[in-house]
Order: sequence, then structure tokens, then C-alpha cells
Amino acid sequence: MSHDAHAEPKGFWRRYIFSMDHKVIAKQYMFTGMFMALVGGLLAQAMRLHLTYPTQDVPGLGAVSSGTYNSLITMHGTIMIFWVAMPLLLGAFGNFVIPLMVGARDMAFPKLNMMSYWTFFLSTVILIASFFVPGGASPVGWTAYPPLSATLAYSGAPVGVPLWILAVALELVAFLMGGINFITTAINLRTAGLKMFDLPIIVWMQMAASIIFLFSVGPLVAGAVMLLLDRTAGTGFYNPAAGGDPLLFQHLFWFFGHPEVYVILLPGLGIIAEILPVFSRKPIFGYRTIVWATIATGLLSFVVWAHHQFISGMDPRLAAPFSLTTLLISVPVAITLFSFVATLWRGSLEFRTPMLFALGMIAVFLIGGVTGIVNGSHAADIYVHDTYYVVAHFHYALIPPVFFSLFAGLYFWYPKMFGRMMHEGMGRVHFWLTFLFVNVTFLPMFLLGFKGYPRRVSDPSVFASLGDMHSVQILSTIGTIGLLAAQIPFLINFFASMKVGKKAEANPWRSTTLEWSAPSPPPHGNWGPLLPAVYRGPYEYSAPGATVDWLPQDLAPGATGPKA
Ligand SMILES: [Cu+2]
Repeated sequence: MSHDAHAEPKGFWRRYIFSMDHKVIAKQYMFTGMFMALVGGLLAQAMRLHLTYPTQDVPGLGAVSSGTYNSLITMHGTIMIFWVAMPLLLGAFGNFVIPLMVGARDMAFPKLNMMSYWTFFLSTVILIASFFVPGGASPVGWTAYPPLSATLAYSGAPVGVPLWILAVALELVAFLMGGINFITTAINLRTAGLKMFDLPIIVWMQMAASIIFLFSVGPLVAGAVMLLLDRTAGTGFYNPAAGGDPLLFQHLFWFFGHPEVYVILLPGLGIIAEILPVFSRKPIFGYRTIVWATIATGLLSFVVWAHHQFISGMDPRLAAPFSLTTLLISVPVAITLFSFVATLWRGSLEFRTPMLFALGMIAVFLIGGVTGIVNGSHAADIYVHDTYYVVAHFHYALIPPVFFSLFAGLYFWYPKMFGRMMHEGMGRVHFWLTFLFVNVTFLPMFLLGFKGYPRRVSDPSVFASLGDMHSVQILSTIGTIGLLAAQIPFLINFFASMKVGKKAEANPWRSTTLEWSAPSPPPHGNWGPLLPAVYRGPYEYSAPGATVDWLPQDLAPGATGPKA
């Protein structure tokens, strides 16, 4: 029995809790990530309410001191990146689709996979616990820059900061274990006939994200250990008085931090790459170009990190080269986006909910991409660094892959995951409200940035001399309230459809990749006694001479088309 195959578990605990089945582990990551998205979203809501009415209590929280505000922003950023983006885009989608798309029975190391989730679960418990310890949760920002983070006298939170460091370290370990499984499964467990360049794009993107993560995490772990030593053992790695340098931590942090945004972006783009051909009934445009652009993005992501430090006191001679590499990295990403748009060209477009979120992702992400050029140019960055322009930019760059791709992927693979369809009408309401309120929330922040309003300041009214922007603050806060409310139809649809949704066929979207050849939902071990064999590329839609407009990868040669 090959090592990805394991016996069907008996009993509730082995079947649903300590499961080695990639499909169950995918759902565990998904539910945990969705819960943390709610936590992260409510923290953002509290921040917005406080920024709009700094002297008033926030419902459910009471008075918000500047210390509490610092904890709100720290935990919001930390949770959205490490406990929402990572578990949903990698943990859930990577786990669910990779073994099915390569024609395997499970991940290469099922036990390690189970351990990766439970390590992640432990890290989640520790992070949530840090809200309730004496001194409160960490207030040093998700970037945890010293000297604030290295000095108890400055930061306070005597328990919150070390717990934050421990939780993040465990989370990183969990995704290291997950990444090893993703890469090994995608390369070693491909079924007969499935060549590397027959792999669906999402598998390439998940692999690239896992490899980037593997190579970028080391320096951060070293940096965190030195931080903990400075904070608890009195070393001086980041203390100039002791011969150390706080800038060292910034380099170590961003050597991880910037590649991390591609660890999030690439799986998000991968989801879009799977959806566009299905709802355009056309092969993806430039399959190999997208694969090479992904590899180029991965390589370049390691040489741009100091664009976060243009005005940190770093040697100014470094600014121009890092500015150049930063502008360069937008090229392969743009190539991928243009290929996406070219896929739509002359297609027979179907605007089902997955497709709406896919198109919304491209539209909103473009704003994130284009506005990043200002930050990437070291001269222009002097004016916008640490202002709300940066906050607007990175939300426009991160919300599309994290939420628009997430929703696109959820509406798309829900039938395969749960064997039922989500409600299309509610899906459309969810899309249009989310699309509207994302823009109502974040577009006004560019205005605040142009006015010079700094980020991470608890009471913006101290900057009234920059111009009264209270109405802009109110507009942005209305946006966040609308954005949270817009998720209600989704949550109802998501949970209710599990019980009352229309029963799903094996291939409701008439798609060509392998997962749609398995039943909905797939049984333990995914396939019958025989594994599927692959005879063609992943996106053969509207092939000349075919009787129907889709040719599944496992359709034997000579067959003119699958059963309609
Ligand atoms: Cu960056």
C-alpha cells in the first residue's frame, strides 16, 4: 500500500478530529480560518469605531486606551495574515485540491499532515489566550520592531508579547510541515500520464508558495529568538548601547515578510486561474508563461524586502537597487493578470458567483498593484511611508487574494467538498455587497494618506492641522460595518447549504481537472480501486472537433467527449 493510502478510520474521533484525511484536514483549516476571520474582522471594526469617535467607548470593549489600540492593530494584522490567509489559502485549499488534482489517494505524509493542523490549532489557542493574560495582548505591531518589542519597559504586556512570539513560531512550524507535504505530493504522487506541465496552475502556485515559505522563514525565526533573548535574558542584539542594531530585526523580519505576501498572493491567483477557463469555456491563455512568471515572482520576492525600510535609517545607497527590484517584480505578476484577462477574450462567459468573485479579485487587486508603485519608488515613498496611503495600498493588495479568491474558491469547490450546491442568488448578493463595501472602506484611506495622516495612531484628531478628515473617517467606518454585514448572507448560505443545498453532481461546472472526475464529495482514498490516468492538459475547453466543450484530463484518447 503506497504511503499516501491509509485505512478508512473508524469512530468519531479518528474520522472527524484526529483525521489523516486531507479532505477533513482541509475543512479543519477552513473552519478555524473562518472563525479567526471573524475575530480579525471584529478587531478591525473596533479600531474603526475608535478612530471615528476617539473619546467614546467602543461597544463591547469600553474605553480604548492607546495601549489597547496598539493591541487591536497588532492582533488584527497578525491574525489576518497568519491565522486567516495562511490556513484558508494554503491549509484549506492546498490540502483539498492537491491530492485530488494529481490523482493521489492523500498527501504524501498523512500523519505529518494531521500533526501540521494540530500544531496550528495549538498556536491558535495560545494566540487567543494572549488576549486574556495580565497586561493584555501584544501591542508592538505585527512587525514587532525593536526597541519597542525588545523592551518590557516600553511595550508592557509582559506575558502577551512572549505568547505572541510563541504562537507565531508554532504557526510557522505548522506551515513548514504542511509545505513539505504539498511539494512532495505535487511532485512525487502525480498519477500516470500527469506531466509537470499538465498540472493545474493552482498546484504550481501552491508549490511555489510552499517553497518561498520554506526559504524565507529561517531568518525570521532567528530574529525572533534574538528578540526573546533581548527581552528576557538581557542580550543586546538590537540594542545600540550594547553594540546591537534595531535595524537588523527589520531586515530579518522583511526578508520573510515580503516573500510572505507572495505566499498569500500566489495561492489566491491559483484559485482564479482554475475558475476563469471554466466560466469562459476557453483554455487558460499562456499556461507556460504563467508558470514561468510564477517562478520569476518567487525568485524576485527574495530581493525586494528593504523597500519597507527606505526611510528607516538604512544605508541610502541601498534604496535605488531595492526600488528597481520592487518595480521589476510587478512585471511577472502583471503578465499573469494579463493572461487572466486574455483568457476571457472571446470566451462564452458565465457570470456565476465563483466567476463574479474571480473578476472582482482582478479588478480590486489591480488597484493594489498600481498603488504599490508609489511605495516602491524610494523617492515617492518618503511622502507616503507610514501613512494611510500604505494602509489602503496593502489592503487593496491583500484583500483580493485573501477574501475574493477565498470566496471564489469556496463557491467553486463547495459542491466537491460538501456534495451540495450553495445558493446562487445569495452568492450574488454577497458578492456585490462585498465588492461595494471593500471600496467604501479603503478608497477613502488613500485620501487620508495624501493628507499625511499617519497609521498606527490611536487618536487621529491630534492631526486635525492636516485638515479635517472626520467625514472621511466616518465613510470608511460605514464601509467596515457594511463589509461585516455583507458576510451574513454568505454565512447563512455556507452553513445552511450543507443541509438544504441542491445535491451536487460529480462535475456541476463541466470542468476538466481531475478532482471533478471523483464523486462529490470524494470517498476515503478519493478514487476507486484504480487511480485515474491522464491523457491531456488541464484546460481543454472548446477543443476543435470535440462533441462537447470540455475534455476531462482523464478522458481516454479517441473519446470525442465525456457523457453530456
Ligand atoms: Cu514588501
